[in-house]
Parts: sequence; C-alpha cells; structure tokens
Amino acid sequence: MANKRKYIIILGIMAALVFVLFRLNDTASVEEQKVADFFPEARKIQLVNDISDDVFISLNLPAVRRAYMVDDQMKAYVVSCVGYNGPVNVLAAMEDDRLIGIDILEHEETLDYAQHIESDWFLERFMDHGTSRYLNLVVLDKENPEDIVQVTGATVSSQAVVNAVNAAIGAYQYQINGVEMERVPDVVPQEMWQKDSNSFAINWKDGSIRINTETIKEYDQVEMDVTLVNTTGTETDFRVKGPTLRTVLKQEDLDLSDYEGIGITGRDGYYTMVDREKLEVGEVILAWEANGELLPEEEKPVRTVLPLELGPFWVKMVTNIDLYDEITPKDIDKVHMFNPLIEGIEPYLYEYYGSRDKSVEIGKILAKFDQVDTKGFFTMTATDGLTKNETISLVRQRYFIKYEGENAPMNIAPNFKLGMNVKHMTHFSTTRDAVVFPEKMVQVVRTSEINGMEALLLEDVLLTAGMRWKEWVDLRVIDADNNYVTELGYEEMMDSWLVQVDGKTGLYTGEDLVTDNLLRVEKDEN
Ligand SMILES: Nc1nc2c(c(=O)[nH]1)N[C@H]1C(S)=C(S)[C@@H](COP(=O)(O)O)O[C@H]1N2
Ligand SMILES: [Mo]
Repeated sequence: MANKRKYIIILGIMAALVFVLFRLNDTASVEEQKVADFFPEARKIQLVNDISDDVFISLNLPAVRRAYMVDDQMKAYVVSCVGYNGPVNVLAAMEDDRLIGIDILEHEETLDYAQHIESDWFLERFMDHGTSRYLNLVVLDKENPEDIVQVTGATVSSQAVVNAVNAAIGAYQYQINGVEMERVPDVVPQEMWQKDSNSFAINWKDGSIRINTETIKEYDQVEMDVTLVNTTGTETDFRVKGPTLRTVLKQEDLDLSDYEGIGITGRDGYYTMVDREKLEVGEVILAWEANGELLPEEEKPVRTVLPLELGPFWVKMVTNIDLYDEITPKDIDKVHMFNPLIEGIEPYLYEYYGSRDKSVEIGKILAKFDQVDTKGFFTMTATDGLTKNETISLVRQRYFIKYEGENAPMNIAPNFKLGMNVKHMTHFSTTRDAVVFPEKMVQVVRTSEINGMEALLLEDVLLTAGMRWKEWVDLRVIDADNNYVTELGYEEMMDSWLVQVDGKTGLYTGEDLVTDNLLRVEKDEN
C-alpha cells in the first residue's frame, strides 16, 4: 500500500517536471521566434541565461533577465521593470550600436489606455536609436533623438517600458563596448506615482484641511448601495462607505450650500467640476471603502461617489477638493465660427493613441478674445448633450481641440485618457465668447433648406451656444476679414440661416446672402 502511494507520488512529480520543462522550453521558443523576427537573416540563436551573474549588471541593471546571442553576437535582451500593476517584460533588439526595436513580451497593465504600450505606434517610437544614450520619457513633444513620447495618461506604464529598454542599452554598452553607464532602476520612481496616496486636501478661500485614510474614519459615516454608470453605459453595483463632504465641512464650520461649486482633482490630473445644482440635489460621498474593503491603490485615498450622477463625477484617487465661492455666470455676447476664428493659428499635429491630427491649443484661441475671466469656466458640449467644465487655468496650456480625424472636434491633453473626451463637440465657451462647429451644430438645431442646401436657424445656434436676450436684440455681423457687414434686428435674426459651403459659413436673411464667410455674430450693447 505504502509502495503504491510512493509510486503515485513519483509519477506525479515526474508529470509535473515534464510539464514545467515543456513550458520553459515553450516560452523560450516563443521568445526565440520574436528574436528571429528582428534578425530574419540569423542562422543561430542561443539563449544566455547567466547574464545577471555579472556583478555590474546585477547591481546596476537589475531589470536585465536574460539575453540572446545571434550568430555568436549578443544582440537581444529580455528586460523587466515593474509598471502600474506588475512586471512589464520587454525584448530589446540591438545591433551595430543601435537599438533596432522592441517588443512587449508580457504585461499586466489592465487600464485600457495603458494597454497601448503594446500598440505598434508606441513600439515604433523605440526603433533605431543610438545606444550611447539612455532613452528619456517625455509627455508631449519629442525634442531630442532619445526622447520617447509617452502613451497619453499612462506615465507609469510608459516609464516602465523605457526603464526596461534602458537596462538593455546599459547591458549592451557594458558587454559590447566596455562602457559602464548609469544605474537604471527596475521600478518606476516614486515621484511619478505623485505624492501621497494616503491623504487629500479640501481647500477654500482662506483655509484648508488635510484628511488621511485614518482620520477620515472619525467622521459620521454613511453606507449606501450605489450604481456606477460609465459613459459607455456599463453599470457596476457597489456598497460604499465614507463621510459626506457636507459632514466633513460642517466640522470646519463651513456650509456646502454657501458654495457655487466644487472642483475635484485626481492624482492622475483628472478634474471635474460639480456645480451648485448638482450639490443641492445629491450628496458627495467621500468613499474610502467599497464592498467592505479598502479601495485599491489606484483609487486611494478616496473616490467621490455622487449616487445621482454619471461615472465622470466619481473621481478616483482624489488629491484635492476646491470649494468655489464664485463662478462667473455665462453671459455670451459673441458667437464665433471655429474655422475663420483659428485662421492664422499654426495647427499642432497632436499624436493621440496612434493618430496624428490637426489640433489647436486652446490658449491660442483664448488670446483672440477681448476678455477671459478666470473665475469662469471653459465649457465644452457634445452632440449627445454631454457637457464638461474645466478651469480656465487648466485649459490655458497644453490643452487642445483636435479638429480633424476620428471623433473630432474633441478635446485632448497629455493627461487625457480615452473615455474622458468630449467627442463631436457642437461648441465650447468661456463666460463671454462661444465658438461653434456648424457641421456638428446642424444635428441639434432646427434646419431648413436654402437653394438646395441645408441651413441652420441662427436663433437656435445662438441659444445653444449660450447667448441670451430679452424681448429684442440687435446683432452685429462680422465677416472673416474682420469687417463689419451689417446689423440684424430681432425680426431679421428670427429668419436668419447659416449654410456650410467648403468649410465656410454663409449667412442668409430670408433668401438674401448677407456674407458668404461669417466670422461671428455679436450683441450690439448700445
Ligand atoms: N482620477 C480619475 N477618476 C476618474 C477617471 C479618471 O480617468 N481618473 N475617469 C472618470 C470617468 S470618465 C469614468 S466613466 C469613471 C470610470 O470608472 P471606472 O474606471 O471605475 O469604471 O471614472 C471617472 N473617474
Ligand atoms: Mo468615462
């Protein structure tokens, strides 16, 4: 009996051993095939497993795992750096002091935007670099040959790939050229994870408090079953726990009802504004627990839960909540057509998730307006009615409207992940100026036909863009050459129409053409 059991155990061990050996051999051959893809002429490819036995490599280039000799020369390295969720394993191919290219072997970066580290357009950024310098991750613009533009919104994952590749460059330089380059860590530096994931601040005009994952438990807690509805329509049920913002403020002798709105910012730069109307009808729960467990690292220290609102208001990894005493109300007096307005601004070719499209920096548009009130908001609205507010200070720099390609017109910025954009924008506005995209506006206003062309009712365009008037209004018409054309009285406005021809906007009153290239319509204040 005992013998039989021994026999079964030995048999089991042997089966496991065969399985493991087979698996090892299998991964090696998949890897070997990937090496061969970089060196199609290769006659012999050999695995070098003991590369990290070297003291210099093990101390300074801990990301290096193994290497491959191609026709007896060291030409490929398998390197690994810890990313957002786990190790990112990279194959780096090198020849004649050049990095030829890389491939991602394995990663666990589950966030949808981080998965783009595997996309060809990102991998291509690693093709043909000299090995004399390490690569350098940049946010937006490539200025030096060694610069690698990151995957938008995936800084940590992109840096993990760059660190891994740099370790391969360091190992190559050391082994082939006898050069000892600087140390490359196999983890992403802490600064990149941004400051503290255990606390956040609430800021008001003359004060602020910092709350951490312990002190938050001292407030009265609410526990509630809630449903997160994503912009894609998927629904997730949670039971969340945490104090409401109202409760926390009460401890500081502040009343949430005194504020016009709040701005919530996440550690990843995500921002959303919650206005007075929303604060009046629903609570803001500062959730630190979901389904009985502490939030995961990528949502800590708290997530704002607004049970009545959609996903974009449920900000993860909150770092700051700003209370606004005043938000300048919108009083739109000029409505501009986008195309002639940006005439003369050099388009920026923004590469966003693999597509390079014409974009314009919002700061350059703001510079064209007579006044920009920084206590007001920059608001964008889409054909489906989605509206997003941003602070003027946020959109002033490195914030773009992409007006070409997929989903255009759409907002983009270096921190902007897929799913956060306002796609197919009908218009955007500051407090006084609105800018419309007539080719999208056409979907949301009353239309008619003039000379066989689809025409947009001017009244609807102006109202949608946010212009308001009492019983009557006089409107000045300015054309693309910045010339005053005419003034429209109230009755005329009610029968005025916009027609799109070759990217230009024609303005008709009744059947009469007022201008074939409209720049803007503005209220005559006198
Ligand atoms: N910090 C931060 N919070 C965020 C986002 C983000 O990118 N960063 N995305 C928002 C958007 S647009 C949605 S739809 C939801 C998505 O929530 P989920 O990732 O839990 O599904 O989170 C919101 N909160
Ligand atoms: Mo979203």
